Amino acid sequence: MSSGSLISAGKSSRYRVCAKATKKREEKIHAPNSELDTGIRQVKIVILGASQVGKTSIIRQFVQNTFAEEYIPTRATEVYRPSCMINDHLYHVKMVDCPQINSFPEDSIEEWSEFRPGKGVRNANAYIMVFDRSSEDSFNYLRTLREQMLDCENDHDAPLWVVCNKCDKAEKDSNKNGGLSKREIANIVKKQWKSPYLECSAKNNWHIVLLFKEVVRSIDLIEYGHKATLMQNALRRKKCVIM
Ligand SMILES: Nc1nc2c(ncn2[C@@H]2O[C@H](COP(=O)(O)OP(=O)(O)O)[C@@H](O)[C@H]2O)c(=O)[nH]1
Ligand SMILES: [Mg+2]
Repeated sequence: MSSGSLISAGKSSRYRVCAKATKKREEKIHAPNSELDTGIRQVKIVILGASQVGKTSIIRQFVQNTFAEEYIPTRATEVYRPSCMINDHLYHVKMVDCPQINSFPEDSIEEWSEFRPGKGVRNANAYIMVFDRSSEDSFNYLRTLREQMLDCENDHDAPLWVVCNKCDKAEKDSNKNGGLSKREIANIVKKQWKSPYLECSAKNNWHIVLLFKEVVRSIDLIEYGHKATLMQNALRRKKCVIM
């Protein structure tokens, strides 16, 4: 994790569903050239998962460095705004936390419908899908959600990170129903889904910073590719060359 650093963490703010928000959502997610030129990027990362898997806890641990044992349900979409420096590119992240959604919205009409959660979940630069290590159901929920996301044209290219949370819990708790083990789930994600996979604990602040840095790094790779990285390394290199 050498080339990324956390710059600042924004306070949470209630997301207002209004014409302005709709307009904002429709702003180009991929930065216009001017942003690329200045090295500042606005990106959207959406965190998804069944209720009580620890989505809000993961974000709050990262943004505010806090953890609450008490469960306070997320009633409506909330946005957090941390910033992050990766490969000398400054990222202003709009991090979207929402309650469990019944299905991934197919289009913007469904997404912004008054009667359902999940506002602002489409058109992200990356997704973090969280399941609870002790609940196979919470992983099965992700399976269904992923299928629905793959059917949505706009979200095809966004990296989809799968995160196993609550890894502070004892192993014996995790598979008491004889279902899939953590290892089997990891294999499904890595080998079948070909998605990046990470284990973490919001409670113990384990792999939380790593998670966000890696997610932003995966966005950075898409935006700038290897070329930019190679260029930077070339510029930074101070090695002597023996000829
Ligand atoms: N043991 C443990 N509990 C956690 C962890 N993350 C969240 N929780 C607890 O799980 C419950 C649900 O967390 P929350 O973040 O609100 O879940 P959300 O509904 O997915 O946003 C809360 O009581 C948290 O204290 C974790 O890493 N380990
Ligand atoms: Mg929540």
